[in-house]
Amino acid sequence: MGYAELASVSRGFARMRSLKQFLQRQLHFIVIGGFLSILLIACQPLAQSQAPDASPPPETSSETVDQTEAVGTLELPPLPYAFDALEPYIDAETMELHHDRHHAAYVNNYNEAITDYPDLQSQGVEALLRNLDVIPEDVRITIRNNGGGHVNHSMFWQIMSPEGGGEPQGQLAEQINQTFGSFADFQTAFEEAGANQFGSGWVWLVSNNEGNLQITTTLNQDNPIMQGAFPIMGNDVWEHAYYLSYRNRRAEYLDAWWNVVNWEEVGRRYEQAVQG
Ligand code: MN3
Repeated sequence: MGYAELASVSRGFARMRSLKQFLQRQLHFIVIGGFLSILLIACQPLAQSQAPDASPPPETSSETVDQTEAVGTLELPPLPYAFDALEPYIDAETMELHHDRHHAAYVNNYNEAITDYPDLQSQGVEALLRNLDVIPEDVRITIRNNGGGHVNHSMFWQIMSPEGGGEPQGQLAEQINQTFGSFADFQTAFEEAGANQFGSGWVWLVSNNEGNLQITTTLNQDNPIMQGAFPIMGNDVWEHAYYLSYRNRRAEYLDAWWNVVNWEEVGRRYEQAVQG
């Protein structure tokens, strides 16, 4: 074999070596690429199955009319009339502060308190108020005060109206007469109970455990549902409800309040109580 032939064979071997290296690199890409593809496919069902748990869909349906029955986080319901609509009996500034600050704060505080408790979120605010014992102790008072505040005020805006005043009608009027003697006697008793409520709270007309009408009061933001009664109507006797216009004259506010009571809505609530 001559020198020229040897050199040719040597170049041939060199080409084969570089081809082998090339194929090895390609093989690496194919193996790593294949492995990544399998990993991606394997993880996909896992990711899909985990997604609903990570962010549960809101359980409130758009058909839920009664805001207070909604589960999950609360929303501040819009005031159904203008801030100044109840003047001169309730001034615009009081209404704005009462709705946009006080009620909004109850909603925000409640939502913050239930953030870490999906179990509580799934039960809804009224269910929790009816059964305070199921609430972990560290958030029980917060949920009681702010959940109660939300339920109470959501009712409060609805049972007042610029076209309010006058007297109840129908079955409710009959029951009030039967229970309290007359509408005027009922008003007197309701105002007295409200005036005598020491400190912050509410005065209520409820359908009690026996299904009878009764005037009651609650402290702070407690709601009659906590005692198994149905709140037909209630007046807020916290100072924030009247202090700007009436100062310390709560009795004057209680007397003026009848001018804005929406008896149509109160009557609807009474029917709800009767139907259970
Ligand atoms: Mn209030």
